[in-house]
Amino acid sequence: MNLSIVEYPDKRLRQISKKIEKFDKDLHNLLDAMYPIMMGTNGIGLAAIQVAHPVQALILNIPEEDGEQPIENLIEMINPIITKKDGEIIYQEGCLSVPSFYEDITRFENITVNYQDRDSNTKVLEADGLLSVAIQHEIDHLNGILFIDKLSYSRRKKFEKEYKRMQKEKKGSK
Ligand code: QAP
Ligand code: CO
Repeated sequence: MNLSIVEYPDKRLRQISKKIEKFDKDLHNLLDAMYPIMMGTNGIGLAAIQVAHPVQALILNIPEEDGEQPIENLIEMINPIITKKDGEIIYQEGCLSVPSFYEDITRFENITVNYQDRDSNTKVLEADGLLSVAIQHEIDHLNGILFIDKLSYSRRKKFEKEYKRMQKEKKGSK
């Protein structure tokens, strides 16, 4: 499968991802193709909609202390639902679909998430810290929400200006 990252302001990022009903080879091929895209772009999380597949699938690989991301730590989540949320955490987020922009975002510190794995087995995961932040960020993608939507009005305006300027520079250097 030949995938590429959809970048803001592409409207496709605003689609609502569909619940997955078939845990078939197509789903496995999609998940298998998402992994090298995420790793090759220095990502820690990627939702299927970011590679133009609006289905409720996401992958995560949170780095260890030493920065390594062994494949054993890969988490694949299908049809995730947050069932508990508590506390507050502020983390500087980025997004593969909003390249080169990072900003502090407030999220829930502790969450419980129910989801299915690629073989439709039901899973429950309690998360805190960076894993919790990453899960919330990726589940937002399934609902067409980007982290930049959470900025204050003035910060968002500043972002739009900077981002447009950056995109012009990108075009000019092609
Ligand atoms: C979402 O984000 C996330 O701008 C995953 O030039 C972010 O993997 C979860 C990336 C923060 C938790 C905390 C961004 C790579 C990667 C860029 C990413 C870039 C290259 C973002
Ligand atoms: Co993102």
